[in-house]
Amino acid sequence: MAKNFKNFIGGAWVAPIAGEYYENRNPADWTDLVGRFPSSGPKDVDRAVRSALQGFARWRKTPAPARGDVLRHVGDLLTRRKEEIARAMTREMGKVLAETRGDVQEGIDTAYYAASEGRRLFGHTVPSELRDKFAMSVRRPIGVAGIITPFNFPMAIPTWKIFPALLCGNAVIFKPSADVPHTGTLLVECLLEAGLPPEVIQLTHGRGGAVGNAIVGHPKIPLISFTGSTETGAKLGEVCGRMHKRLSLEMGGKNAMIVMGDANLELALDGVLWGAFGTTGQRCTATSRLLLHRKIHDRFLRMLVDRVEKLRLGDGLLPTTDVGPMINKPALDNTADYVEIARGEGAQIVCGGRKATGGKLANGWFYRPTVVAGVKPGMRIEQEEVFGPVLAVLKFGTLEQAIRINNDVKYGLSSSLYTKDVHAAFRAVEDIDAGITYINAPTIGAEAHLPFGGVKETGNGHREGGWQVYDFFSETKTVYVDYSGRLQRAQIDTYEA
Ligand code: UN1
Repeated sequence: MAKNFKNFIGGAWVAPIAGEYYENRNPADWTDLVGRFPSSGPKDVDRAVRSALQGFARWRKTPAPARGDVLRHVGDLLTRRKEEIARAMTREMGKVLAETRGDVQEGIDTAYYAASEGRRLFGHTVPSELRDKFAMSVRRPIGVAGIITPFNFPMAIPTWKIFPALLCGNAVIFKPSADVPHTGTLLVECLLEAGLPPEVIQLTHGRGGAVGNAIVGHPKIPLISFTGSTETGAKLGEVCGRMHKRLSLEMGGKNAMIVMGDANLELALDGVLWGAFGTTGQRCTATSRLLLHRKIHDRFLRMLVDRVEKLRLGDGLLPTTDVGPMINKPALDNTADYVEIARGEGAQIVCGGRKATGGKLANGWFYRPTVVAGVKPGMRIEQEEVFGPVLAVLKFGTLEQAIRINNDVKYGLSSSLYTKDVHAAFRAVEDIDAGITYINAPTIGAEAHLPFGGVKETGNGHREGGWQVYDFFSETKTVYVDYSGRLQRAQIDTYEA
């Protein structure tokens, strides 16, 4: 009998108020039931908020270095449980073990960064324009943060948000994607074991439409951090705008890798295979367009197809697997639909292009790694995010043309240029509209201690990772201390002798 998992609300593991559960199954083998998880609703969220407010009252007074110590301990626990968590993650969302281990490692890196930030969390001290007056700024916690995260990085993305939120002194209500509730549960276990006061973290499982909306619309949750689709982000934006909430959005991408005529082709080949088919293409940073200089286009395409055809699909827990399943049936069908759209637009499917069934793949959501050639700027397969193992290949003549194609989409997350020419490299850094540009590396592979985020419809101006995310999760208070003993008027008494 599969287990009924629980929410963590009010300092205890509890059943959802309505008593409803949903099934979470292994996408590589849907006969494998991971467990039943709560289908929570607004009442569960309301209870969570009441408890989180108590947690916040206490946690905000805990010195930041002490908050950091808790997060350091979380990093130690994640390190100790890395293999167990990676296996649980592969089982519930499919990507290969090397990747789920990396996903936990990203959480560990984020924990240690947050721990050290507890001894910085810098404000500024600046000279006042008046005599005998001190001027500075300090950081303050904000309140209860609503954290809503996707399935593709079930550990890394929650930690990018939860750890800085906690370090800044906020309480957290966490809703992991309904496809990865087990990993979310393991993360909360680590937070509690590390000594986080229980009311400071609340875990509410369930569907976005029910529990996610309840979090976003709750009047006592002043800040929301969301990673997911651009469509959902727009809906959140409307609600948060109306309610004057602080909102950080991390959304879609249509990332291109540009390969110049002088590039090291073997290096670019390894890069595009990893960028396009890692996580089965289900990354917002995935390489979903490959722009090839006409000089090397035909040769590189042949090299690429040869390697893609050798990629082995399967259960991510097996060492023989290169590419795991997709997350669920709607994702698989969406990918299949996009390949049909590309066919209809006149592009050529040069490998893959169909679901993989039969044998060991019979009970999973598998799609063959797919390369679509002859793609032209403006085609839907060139413009729209697929979020699957599909790579669109285009030909270009000059760097300027390639950058124009790169920029002519509504998204702007990651980008990549392969070249040996330093002039071309810096031109790309300057002219590509994206939050991230890699030179001689693929579009994926962000590191936890640098800012992460995108321009245009990928985001709304905030960054995760590194030092910048701490600005999102804290409020700045400006402090003036006048010790002159008289009224000094700013802008008026400024330059008196
Ligand atoms: C995402 O796809 O949502 O840089 C995040 C990368 C990963 C994070 C991806 N470290 O690809």
